Amino acid sequence: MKVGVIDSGAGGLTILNAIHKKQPYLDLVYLADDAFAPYGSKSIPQLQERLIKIGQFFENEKVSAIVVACNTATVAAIDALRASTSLPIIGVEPAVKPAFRISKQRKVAVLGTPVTAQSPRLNQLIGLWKSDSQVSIMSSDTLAFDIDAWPETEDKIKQTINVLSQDMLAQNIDTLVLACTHYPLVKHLFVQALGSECEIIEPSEGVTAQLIRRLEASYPEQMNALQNSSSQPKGQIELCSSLGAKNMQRLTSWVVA
Ligand code: DGN
Repeated sequence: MKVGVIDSGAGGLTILNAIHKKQPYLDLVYLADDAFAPYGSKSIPQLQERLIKIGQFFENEKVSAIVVACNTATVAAIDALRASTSLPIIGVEPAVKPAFRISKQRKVAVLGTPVTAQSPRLNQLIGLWKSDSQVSIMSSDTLAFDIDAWPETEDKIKQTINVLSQDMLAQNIDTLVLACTHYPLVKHLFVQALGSECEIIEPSEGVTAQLIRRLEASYPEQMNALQNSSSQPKGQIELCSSLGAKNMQRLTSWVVA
């Protein structure tokens, strides 16, 4: 069974790695939409049109489900994508609920792209869990793009993370929600800047669990056969970039499998 995973660049590989670790028999096709990055600076109609095209790409790839491994594309365009295809679509949302649960000082920061930070969906999510925590919504319009250009941009990435972290420390934040799938790729830099006291939450395991639930509900017999076979070979991982082959080497360097 094949699953499509999409992000604007390398960030969604954090989700792909988690899916492969948990369900290694699944075939995965990953599309890094580098030609249209960064998603964080695009308008909502542009992102909706783009995601519908990507849905068609994955239908041609004969996938059984699509994971939108990008917070920005999820808040901006997941409904448009769902309306354009009958495939199961799984999105990624900022993990504010677990953050509220674990924050001891009741001080939580949510860090994403400007589109995610300004989205009504994020405010709805924060309101939904009705916590007494103080939530600081923060954004960077450059960090995801710079992570895609790593390693040349390493100094700039460190500088951005240090500035954001100083702001968080000044606010006594003790729990940080990484609301952009690129950011877990540099989680170690956040740990360095914030110290190990600050909890850092990322969504890859939650998205994986949601994908498995949707696959089991939509394809019960196939999933049962895959999960219960002792001789199931490992799935294939195929990496594609909308910019073509020149970006393959960089993508490959982030894949853990
Ligand atoms: N990984 C994307 C996200 O989770 O929002 C980054 C979007 C972008 O291109 N900046």
